[in-house]
Amino acid sequence: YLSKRRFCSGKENSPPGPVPQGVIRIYSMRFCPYSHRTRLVLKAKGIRHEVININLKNKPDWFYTKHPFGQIPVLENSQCQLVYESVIACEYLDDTYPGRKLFPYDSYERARQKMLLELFCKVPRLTKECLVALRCGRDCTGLKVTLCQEFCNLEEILQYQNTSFFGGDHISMIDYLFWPWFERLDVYGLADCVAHTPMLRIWIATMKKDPAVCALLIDKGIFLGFLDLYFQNNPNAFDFGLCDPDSQ
Ligand SMILES: N[C@@H](CCC(=O)N[C@@H](CS)C(=O)NCC(=O)O)C(=O)O
Repeated sequence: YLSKRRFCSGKENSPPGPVPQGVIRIYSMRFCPYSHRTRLVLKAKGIRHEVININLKNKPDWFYTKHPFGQIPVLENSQCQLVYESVIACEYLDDTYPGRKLFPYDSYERARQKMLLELFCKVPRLTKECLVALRCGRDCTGLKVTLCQEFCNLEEILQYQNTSFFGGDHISMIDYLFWPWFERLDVYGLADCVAHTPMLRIWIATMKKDPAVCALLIDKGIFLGFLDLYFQNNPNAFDFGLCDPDSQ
């Protein structure tokens, strides 16, 4: 089933209709860091879009026609073209829509952002493993040490560059691609992992002032409520915090 959220008209089990002209659709989930990346780009570029949230513990069959493994995020445009994989989806939006370019025009700078992304690649898995270990009451000291080491590597990059953001003095694509995992550190119980990385902490504070980041900040209480239900395997987890879901 769909998660009860915006633009879910009609029967929940039937596939949604075509995407209207002038709008792009994102299949998403409110608490998913990969979808968060793509929603940040939609917001930062001011792209008109509609959101269909998927209940990942009870996916509708039709969703497999949008992504072969039923993963989110997926973008769909009014020509029925589908784009999945968060980084590819973000780059697609940046290339397709006018407005502020988030990836640099300069090919070396763009390559550099993609190299940074490769350096970041262990962070999503490590944060998820730490979260699962903590929630299941297992010792996660070793995992946290490894995660802290990854953050030290990012700290060194900021120190070496001596810039406020990972791509330079202005926010750009690489910052948005990293951000969802940093926003989650506190709710995942991992805020102390940046205790020894002061420049990374300043970057986090600066990111929190960006309008797109601000607009998508998730309420801590709602996020924790979701995590509680999620780890109880409760299929209603995905709707946690929606006061009047049918009206949204
Ligand atoms: N590499 C993918 C990862 C996306 C991903 O793992 N999404 C998760 C939600 S956070 C998902 O769809 N899980 C459902 C599943 O795998 O069945 C991307 O960057 O978009």
